[in-house]
Amino acid sequence: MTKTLTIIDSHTGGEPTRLIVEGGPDLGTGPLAERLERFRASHDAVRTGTVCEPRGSDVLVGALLCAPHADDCVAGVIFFNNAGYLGMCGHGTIGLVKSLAHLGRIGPGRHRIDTPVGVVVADLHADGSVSVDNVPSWRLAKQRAVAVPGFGTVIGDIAWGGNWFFLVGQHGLAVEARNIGALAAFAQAVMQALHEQGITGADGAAIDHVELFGPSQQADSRNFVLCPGKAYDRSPCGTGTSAKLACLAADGRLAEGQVWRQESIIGSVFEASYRRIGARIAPTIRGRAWISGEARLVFEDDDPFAGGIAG
Ligand code: PYC
Repeated sequence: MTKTLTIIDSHTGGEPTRLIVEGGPDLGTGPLAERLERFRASHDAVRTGTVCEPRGSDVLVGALLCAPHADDCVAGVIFFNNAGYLGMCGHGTIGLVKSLAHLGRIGPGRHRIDTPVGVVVADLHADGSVSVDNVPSWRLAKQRAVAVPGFGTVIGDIAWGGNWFFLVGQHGLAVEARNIGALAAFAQAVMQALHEQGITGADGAAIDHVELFGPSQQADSRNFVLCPGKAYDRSPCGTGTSAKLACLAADGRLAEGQVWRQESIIGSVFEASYRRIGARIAPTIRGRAWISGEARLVFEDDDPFAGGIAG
């Protein structure tokens, strides 16, 4: 039987989010982390069919709107992309809030959102921007060396911002849009070397994002973020900016409450600050999303690529 999914597309500083609002898989009830595992085990073709070609592309982040499990949440969400599932997604949460407002389900104010890695709180401001109080973030390792074939020894910090990041300041590359090919090749080589050399986040978790930094004319820094599916983030990356704040805080380079402006490789900007919670920080990321489409995805029974083209 032909299946359809109702979706809303938005982009946050250029980075797209495709929200499934109707027709998604029934994942039952319970914590979002458990429902994510059911999604992965039994409905992965919905993920690949929604975000991979021919309906999507490697840059798309998908989001399944779910009933929340945690108390007082306005919605639950499970994020995914062409490579798998994301614990959290900052730009995607900003896109989700914009889409919920577009649907008339929420208005300006504070809203709790349930995710597989915990509850995040988002503020929809009167000017249309959205602040996200992200999950606690921290730096696991400072100045970790990795031998990268073809590039030599690369030094970076390992930090958690809702996903695991390897953050590199010294790389000798221009962090500019004209240089995206070289940045992507370098970041992919770093990612592969991390995996091959068993350099991980806490509890052996894979480091699946590489973040490179350079100077910016309009912000405190410009970044290039390579995502797990090998696409680069068009936005400054909410979880990557959170990981950056964790490093700045650990180095005493950014005070509590001070605003950090993070520019993306295409020139969009997030404003970020943090509060200390013991050895960790609670980051807040502010950015803006725009609705770019409303549609029904159609999956015909006899479509050989209904489940997407594996990358
Ligand atoms: O904004 O956190 C983020 C994000 C993760 C992957 C792509 N964007």
